[in-house]
Order: sequence, then structure tokens, then C-alpha cells
Amino acid sequence: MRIDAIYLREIRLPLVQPFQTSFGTTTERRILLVEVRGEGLVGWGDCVAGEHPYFSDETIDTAWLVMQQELGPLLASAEPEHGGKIPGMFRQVRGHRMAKAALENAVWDLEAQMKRVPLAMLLGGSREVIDCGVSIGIQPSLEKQLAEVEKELAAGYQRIKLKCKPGWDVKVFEAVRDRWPEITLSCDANSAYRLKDSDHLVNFDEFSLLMIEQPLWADDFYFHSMLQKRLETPICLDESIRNRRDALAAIEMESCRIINIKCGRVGGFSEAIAVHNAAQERGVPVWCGGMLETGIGRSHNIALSSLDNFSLPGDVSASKRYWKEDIIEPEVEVSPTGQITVPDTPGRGFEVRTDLIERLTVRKEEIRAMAMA
Ligand code: OSB
Ligand code: MG
Repeated sequence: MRIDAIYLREIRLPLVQPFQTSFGTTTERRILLVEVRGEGLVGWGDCVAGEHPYFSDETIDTAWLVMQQELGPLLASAEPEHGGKIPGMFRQVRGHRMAKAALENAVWDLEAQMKRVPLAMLLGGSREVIDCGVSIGIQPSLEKQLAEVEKELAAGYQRIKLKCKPGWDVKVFEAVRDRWPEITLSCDANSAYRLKDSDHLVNFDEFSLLMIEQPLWADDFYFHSMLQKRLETPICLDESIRNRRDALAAIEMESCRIINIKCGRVGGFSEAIAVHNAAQERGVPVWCGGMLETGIGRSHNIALSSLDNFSLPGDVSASKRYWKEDIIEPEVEVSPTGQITVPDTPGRGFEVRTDLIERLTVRKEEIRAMAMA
């Protein structure tokens, strides 16, 4: 593939309601979108780095800088045959996985269009529909929390994930279980607990949760493995899994029994597929996490979720849960049975609304290959 130019842009997009986790609240997103132009086509990528370095050490600003100074020039002067060649090209840059992922995924997006195959198929997926869950943020009151659960169940979602933290956990699970004893329920602590909270975390077993996501430190395997020994509820790791080797270590140490895969967190589609395959070979189910993506990232998550071992409902939900107006067309919709149909048309299967993006853009930069002598 000939790459002609890369464009970075920042857009601002307010969430329809604030999203609160144990590490903070997001009201408006600053989103870095990348456009990779070549072969007369445009591949898009959605960088999932946050406004602050709270979920991971990257932010939209570090991603911008490293794309502008390092990754962009590397990609702009390359002629990659395939999206799978991008990680090798970026290898000398340590870390910055969310920045790498946005560019790599844009190349896969472009490649799927060029080859006229659905992105899901290019990634090796075969599911025609994917099962969807929702991640519900910490609410200002228990009453509001129950109302949110009720709304999402009515919309058909197959699994409810509650964000939790010390002081906002068992009392919430109790209230939800009281009203809905049978639903598939999980929780996500985003590293809010410590090993000394083990006795408390053991109480979570009472609520028959499908999993407890990332209870301890974002960089830990060992203490999660100690905690898992005490819990009946499976631990799912999110933040801790940066790549395939991490997945192997976590599985080997029994730090978790389920893995959340996010493209951005592991550095792009190639590594996401590698984590998926490693888990599959060891009988560990995976599901696709979310990072409050726009429709572009969401369409990529749908394609990834079509791989076989994505056997648990993901945090891939409808556009309207996040945005008044999404930047793709049609918007992502979820059926009354809590499923999304995987597009079977070439590329990502959703058009990008470039006029809307242009209006939302607050900064833009072009990266081209350096002229060769
Ligand atoms: O830990 O899964 C997480 C959002 C931002 C950062 C981290 C997480 C989340 C979510 C939201 O849970 C998932 C989504 O619906 O996009
Ligand atoms: Mg999580």
C-alpha cells in the first residue's frame, strides 16, 4: 500500500452523560482521530488515550506528540503490504501503545477497503453478530444506579457491568441483585483495591458475578494471583494486559480466568489478535472492552469482536449511549436481544461523516514522507 499522507486531528465531543470510574469523571471527550491516506482511499483510526493519564500513562497529548515526531514519519515513508506489518515498523518506539494502535488500525481499515473485504474478515473473524453488554459508570445515588440498570436491561443488553470502588460496591451489588436476581452481572474496579482489601473482596462472591475486572494494581499479576486463590468469582484483567506475553504470564500464574481485550491498550489489531489466540489456545475466554470510543473505534471493536474466542458479551454498545450525534453513518445500533450485526460490506461497514468531523475539529496536522534526494 502506498501511503500518501497522514492527518492527525483533535475533535471535542460531549458525552450524553458524565462517565464516572474509580479514577475520575469524563464529561467531554477530547479525541484524536487519524486519517491514513493512500491508494485513493482513507483509513481511519480512533486513538483511545484519555484526556488525563489516569487509565494508562498515555494521554491524547502524548499520543499526538509521538505520532507527529516518531510514528507518523515512520509510517508515511513506508509501503506496508499489510496491517500486520505495522508493529515491526514501530518496534523501536517503546510503549505508546494507544498511539501505535490508532495508526495501525487505520492501515487495516484502509487495507480492508482496498481489498474490498469486510474488516472483520480481514482480521480473521467469523461471527455474524456479536453479543453486547454495557459498562455503567458510578452514579450519584443508588436510586440513579438502579434506574440506569433498568434502562439498559430494557434496551436488551446481555450483561451489566457496574463500575465500583471502595464505598460503592457491595451495597450496590446487593440492591441490584435484590431486584434482578438472575441477570448476568459483573463489576470493574479499575485498580481501586489493595491486597489488604482481600477479606472485603471475598464478600463479592455472594453476588454471583460473572467476573471482577481489574481489582488491584494496573501493573500487577502476582497479587491478583494471590487474590484469585481466595475468590470463587473469576478475575478479569484489563489494565494489566499490555500484550501477548502478559496474557501468557497472567494465565500461567492464574492471575485471571478471563481477559478483556482493548485494541488501544495492547497496541493495535495485530497484538489484539495475538492475545486472543494465546487465550483461546489455553481455554481462556476473552471479550472486547471499550474506551468511550467514537463510531470509528466502535466499528473497529465490532470487527475485532467477530473473532471466535470473543465468547463473552463485550462493552461494545450503541452510539446513542455515548453521543448525541456519532461521527459515523449509520450509527451503531443494538438489537432488542442485545446484539450488533457485524457488517459484511467492504471495509469498516460504516461511513465516516467527514463534514461533521471537520466542524468538530479543534486542531489538525499533516504528516508526509520526507522528500527523498
Ligand atoms: O475500564 O473498561 C474500562 C471507559 C474508560 C476507561 C476504562 C474503561 C471504560 C469503560 C467504558 O468501562 C467502556 C465503554 O462503554 O466504552
Ligand atoms: Mg476495565
